[in-house]
Amino acid sequence: MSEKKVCKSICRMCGSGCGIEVQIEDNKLVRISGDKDNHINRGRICIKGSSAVTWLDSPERLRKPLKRTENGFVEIPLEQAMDEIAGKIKELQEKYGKQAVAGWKGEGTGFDQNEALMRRFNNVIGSPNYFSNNTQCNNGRYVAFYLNYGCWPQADFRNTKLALFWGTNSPAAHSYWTQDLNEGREKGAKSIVIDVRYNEQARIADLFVPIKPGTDAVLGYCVINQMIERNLVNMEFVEKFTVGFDELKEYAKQFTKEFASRITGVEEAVIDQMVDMIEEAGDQVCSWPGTGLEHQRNGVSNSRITSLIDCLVGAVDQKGGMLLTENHKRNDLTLNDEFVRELEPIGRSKYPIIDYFKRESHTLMLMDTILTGKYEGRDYPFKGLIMTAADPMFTEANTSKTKKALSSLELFVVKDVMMTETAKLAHYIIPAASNFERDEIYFNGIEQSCYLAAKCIDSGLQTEYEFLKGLADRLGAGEYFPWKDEKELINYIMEPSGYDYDYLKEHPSGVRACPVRYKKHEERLARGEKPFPTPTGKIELCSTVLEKFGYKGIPTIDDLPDYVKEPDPEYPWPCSTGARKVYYFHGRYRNIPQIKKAHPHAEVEIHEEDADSLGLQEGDMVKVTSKQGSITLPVKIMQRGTFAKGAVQITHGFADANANLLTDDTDRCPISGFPALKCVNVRIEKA
Ligand SMILES: Nc1nc2c(c(=O)[nH]1)N[C@H]1C(S)=C(S)[C@@H](COP(=O)(O)OP(=O)(O)OC[C@H]3O[C@@H](n4cnc5c(=O)[nH]c(N)nc54)[C@H](O)[C@@H]3O)O[C@H]1N2
Ligand SMILES: Nc1nc2c(c(=O)[nH]1)N[C@H]1C(S)=C(S)[C@@H](COP(=O)(O)OP(=O)(O)OC[C@H]3O[C@@H](n4cnc5c(=O)[nH]c(N)nc54)[C@H](O)[C@@H]3O)O[C@H]1N2
Ligand code: SF4
Ligand SMILES: [Mo]
Repeated sequence: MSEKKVCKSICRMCGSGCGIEVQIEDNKLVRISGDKDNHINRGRICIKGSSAVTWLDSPERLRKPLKRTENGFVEIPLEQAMDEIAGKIKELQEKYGKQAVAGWKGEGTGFDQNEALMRRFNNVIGSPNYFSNNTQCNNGRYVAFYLNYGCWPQADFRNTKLALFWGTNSPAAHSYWTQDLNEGREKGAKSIVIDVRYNEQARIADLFVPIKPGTDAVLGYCVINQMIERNLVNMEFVEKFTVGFDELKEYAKQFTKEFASRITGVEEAVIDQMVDMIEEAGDQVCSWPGTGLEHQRNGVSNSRITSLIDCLVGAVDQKGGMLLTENHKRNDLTLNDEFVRELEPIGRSKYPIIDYFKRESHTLMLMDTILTGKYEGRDYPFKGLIMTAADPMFTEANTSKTKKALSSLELFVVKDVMMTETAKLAHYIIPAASNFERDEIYFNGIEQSCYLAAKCIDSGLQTEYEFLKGLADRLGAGEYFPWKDEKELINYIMEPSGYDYDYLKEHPSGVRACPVRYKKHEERLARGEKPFPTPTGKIELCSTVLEKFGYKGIPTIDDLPDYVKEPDPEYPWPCSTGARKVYYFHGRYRNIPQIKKAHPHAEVEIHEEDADSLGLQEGDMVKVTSKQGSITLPVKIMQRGTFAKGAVQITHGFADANANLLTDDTDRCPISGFPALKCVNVRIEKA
């Protein structure tokens, strides 16, 4: 008799955290369907979620630890691999200093407990660094929001009157937002999509604004200028709860409709339409800046400017606006307060704002440090990298440099569930328990809820916690990893919330911290407290934190893309990379046959008139070349009205045409250090 059961959990095939029901037979995953009781996805799941069983059963699945030898990879026992890795860490730190080794956590295990664990590990081994995918993800917006509000707000799509989606495509990237927006639309919500492509988000929008890559800040400032001219600013809110309005107003003046239209390619009448819609929505407006804004030279300014539109109408912590949500209290695992960094972290001197808000090192600068042995001109040997849940060979800007740097390490350990291009460069590969094979907590901001992404089967594979605890034990730092397993760990994290592992397990569709409360800043003001958690206690249109570090306080547009200023005749086209497809997650899932069939290879998207001018037809092979490298791939013609003229787009993560062979790791936002992945100078030739 086979043993059958159903385990309710959270899908971790992407970051959306949909509730799932996992059918299990004899300790094997059989089928995955949506959990109707989970409010995030309300029973729906996408093709990635339903394909998890096939993915985890694929030939690339790692099950045995591997060690690189002269004759290629050989299997070795886990305990031996862990002993050897710990021995090498010790040796490298003794020889080169504590800064010579650090851990890197990628997108594969999310941001909650596994990020905190890796930070903790780095602290206890004496490294001043913590590396993650956030050098290219989220930190740009995080910093923008923290500069403005002092916290990370959530867009109330369910109750809004107007949602502005700037360079973000929720149907592909954050499916539950689409459901929230649809709920809002039933109550009359409208939406505007500002994007280089007529994406899935645009298909459900009331207004699509096609924009040239890298020019959003100009459009944003023009909208703000129009709002000021047309007296649409909620002056009562602005005077009571913000600082810096006069400076912002003065700076915005230069962004006339004529100027903005010329730079962005957006018609003046369309700008008027945008402002009309903002006027109609009153103070129920919410704007979401996505990676289209963040992966730019003006990344932080882009995201700040768009979110300031919400601040100027007073849509902050207000039903249908940008909510300052409350979630469960928890214990901090990082030990950041206990361990003072005496050594210099990589990136802090150049991007102090990231260090100030996130205490995070810079992965792109790490590659240069590995290759040169220097950081900011001073000796800085970096020799050992412990990487889990990341695949930088597909995701890091400038793949050629990344490969060179990772290949020159004395110790490179990769922990992953799959054999990846990155793992192929490692000295040791440690198979990871997938999220179905280990326990993890997951928080959702807008739901103000906590969930247990529960272990459903026992594979015997090593979890993230066991990996770091195993190394810490061997390095004499075991006292900092005292918990027996993930269950004990989760009990520790959740202690202040009053909920424990067992309670979360019994409530698989989520435990809400508290009901949503609006206008908390007004209550705080009435109590004589700071209304917002910024240094001035107000929303900082002009940031005192930026000024403290020598930047301008208001968001400024310091540098426009090259093709706008003065096109390089050798590389005249701006290429935006990495627009999400619902099927794939960065480099993942290309080994799932049903997914590969749906969208088999990379394409370069181009406006039909531009294709005509280059003599290109659908499917023609072209060579796309940047200063960093070139790739060859087929053309996808985009009809008039569905794409910005004068630009191209390539999604990343494909082995046959890896977009990051083109991207430039040195062309960065001066505040966040983000590479301009969404605006790379390229040339296009028929192959
Ligand atoms: N299926 C799937 N979902 C994912 C991911 C995935 O790989 N696959 N990745 C996850 C991660 S880590 C993240 S950070 C999020 C990202 O989430 P989003 O930021 O929503 O990512 P995209 O869906 O790629 O949307 C970016 C949009 O920006 C547009 N764009 C490009 N350049 C510009 C520009 O200069 N200006 C404007 N206005 N728009 C521009 C692109 O055309 C695209 O529509 O998605 C997450 N969700
Ligand atoms: N050109 C271009 N490049 C980009 C982007 C872009 O838009 N354009 N987007 C950037 C962004 S926003 C991000 S977030 C980064 C993401 O970059 P990465 O951090 O490299 O993320 P993934 O490619 O998702 O790699 C995650 C890895 O984790 C593994 N994994 C999955 N589950 C587990 C687990 O439970 N344990 C372990 N140990 N491993 C697991 C997967 O197999 C996969 O190999 O890419 C960035 N790169
Ligand atoms: S959107 Fe798809 S992959 Fe992401 S959590 Fe939901 S079901 Fe899983
Ligand atoms: Mo990301």
